[in-house]
Amino acid sequence: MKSFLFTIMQLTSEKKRTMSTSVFSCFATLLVFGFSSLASAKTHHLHWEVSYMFASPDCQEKLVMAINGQFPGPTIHAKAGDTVVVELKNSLPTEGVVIHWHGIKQIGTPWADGTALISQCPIKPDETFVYKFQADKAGTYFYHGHYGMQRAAGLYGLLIVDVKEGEKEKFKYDGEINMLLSDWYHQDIYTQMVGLSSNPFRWIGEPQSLLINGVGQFNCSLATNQGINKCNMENVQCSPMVFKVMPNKTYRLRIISTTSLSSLNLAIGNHKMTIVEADGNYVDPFTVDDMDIYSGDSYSALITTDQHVSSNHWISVGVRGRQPKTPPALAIRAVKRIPFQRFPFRSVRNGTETEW
Ligand SMILES: [Cu+2]
Repeated sequence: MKSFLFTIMQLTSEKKRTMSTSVFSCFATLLVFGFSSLASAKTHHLHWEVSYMFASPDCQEKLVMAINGQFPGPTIHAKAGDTVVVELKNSLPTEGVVIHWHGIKQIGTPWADGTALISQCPIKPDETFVYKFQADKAGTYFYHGHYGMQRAAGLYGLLIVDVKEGEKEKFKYDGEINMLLSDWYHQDIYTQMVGLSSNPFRWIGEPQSLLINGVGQFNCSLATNQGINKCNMENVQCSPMVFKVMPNKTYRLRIISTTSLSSLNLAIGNHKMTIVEADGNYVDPFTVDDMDIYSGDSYSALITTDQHVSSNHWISVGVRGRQPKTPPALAIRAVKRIPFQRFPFRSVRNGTETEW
């Protein structure tokens, strides 16, 4: 702003007149532009209900925290400048709940930040709270429970903010693949929580599995005490995720980690990744063979499907920097029809948003 004023002061009076006319028309253009961008901004109204349900994300059945009966919770898609309204009903019988929108700045709406006992009281059982905030900046984000260890119980999902209507991304791609990564413990969150705050301290150990979009594979033969909860490796809920892609196209992978403990490493067989975004910020593109990702981080990576187009490729996610006791999470990047018998599990499931 200062340099703009300085430039005007250098002008002759004749030029000033021309300039003031053009400044006026520029201002008018800005106003019109401002109104038109306001007009294109949308409001997304969502009705969510948080409850417990039984699920077998990695073949071992346990209680998970779900939104509208889904784990992970529904993906929010918005454009920069849109308003998101989430009417959140707490249907957990005996505990409060909040949801934090990780990466959203909440300018002017601090009460919607969803941090329990800081920006709001937990929403009581059977009560509803309305979160209303602006998706202020394009980027790859997520949301998660922010009370006790509810995030570790599975209360999370994706929040994808695209560029404003009429604007273009700085890089080109043909499709998107979203990968929400998490670590998964079979012990319930209350046993973990009491152990971690006990004296003597009771360490939670390594996660039993890693999940990609809420799906992982635990080897049920290792299950020591199944109790009433079943472990079934043929359960369709834990069959490997398949991302179908077309040959010779560029895809934007949006990779998000919501782990409790694990730092992760991700690699795709025979493919390099070009990192273009980190935590909602564009970065100077750089190319890697594999990438580390820490809890709460998000990245966008471009991959081009130009390698061995007649075969499928594994996407592998492993724990970094700790004893490798947790088996990697695997997904398949498929470029052709996949015969079921080629996989260690009887059936396969498709990536939810990536049918290309
Ligand atoms: Cu967060």
